Amino acid sequence: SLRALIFDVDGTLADTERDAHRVAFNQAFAEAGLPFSWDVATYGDYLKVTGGKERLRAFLNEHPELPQLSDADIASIHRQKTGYYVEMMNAGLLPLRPGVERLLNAARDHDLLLAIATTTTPANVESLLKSTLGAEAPQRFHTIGAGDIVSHKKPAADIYTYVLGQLALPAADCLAIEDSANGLQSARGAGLATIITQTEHTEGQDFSAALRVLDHLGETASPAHILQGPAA
Ligand code: XBP
Ligand code: MG
Repeated sequence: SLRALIFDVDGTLADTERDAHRVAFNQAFAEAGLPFSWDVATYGDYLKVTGGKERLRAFLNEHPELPQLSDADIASIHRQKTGYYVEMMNAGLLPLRPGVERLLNAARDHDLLLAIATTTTPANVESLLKSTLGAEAPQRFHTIGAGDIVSHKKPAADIYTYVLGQLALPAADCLAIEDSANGLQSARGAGLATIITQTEHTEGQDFSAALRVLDHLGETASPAHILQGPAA
């Protein structure tokens, strides 16, 4: 029976990519004096690579004409980017996606555990949760699996496997909520039934392995509907 919901963050809890991550990357690039920035289309393409440091490395590999950066430089630019992202979250400008808060509350009413499995940096998750749901929000999650805690990011299954281990639950008792094909592959790799809420960046990807594909968790998906879970 269903015991826990495991949420992705970027694209699932909130539309963080275009107006927050991308903008923070560009601020960090400018600050470092780099001669490039990411427009919406370019950034959308590079969402194929999960993880900010990995995304920048992949972009440079595919643009040999640009100045190449050491791993240490990438790590330092990425630290700056995280700082800008957290500032944006603290300013409270980014809302949760429709239906997310209602589902979190319904999960609490049903005594389900909540967890997070994300590629993004822990500080980003914490600042998003606090700015949208209040200072105590991170404590509502039994486990927050994030960023470099596993060595292989999504689409590898590692982060979901890690979270299941922390929850000490079998995959069959949990439901993953994702927005992308990379995330779906990761969750399915760990054996999880997965609900997709697609975004402008992920619409049209292959979601054939999903339990359900929704536009969002709002009107069309009542908590009861979602909470039917893997047995549905
Ligand atoms: C999210 C990501 C993240 C963010 C940036 O993927 O790919 O890399 O874009 O985060 P998912 P960092 O939603 O599948 O977890 O820059 O902190 O790595
Ligand atoms: Mg995502």
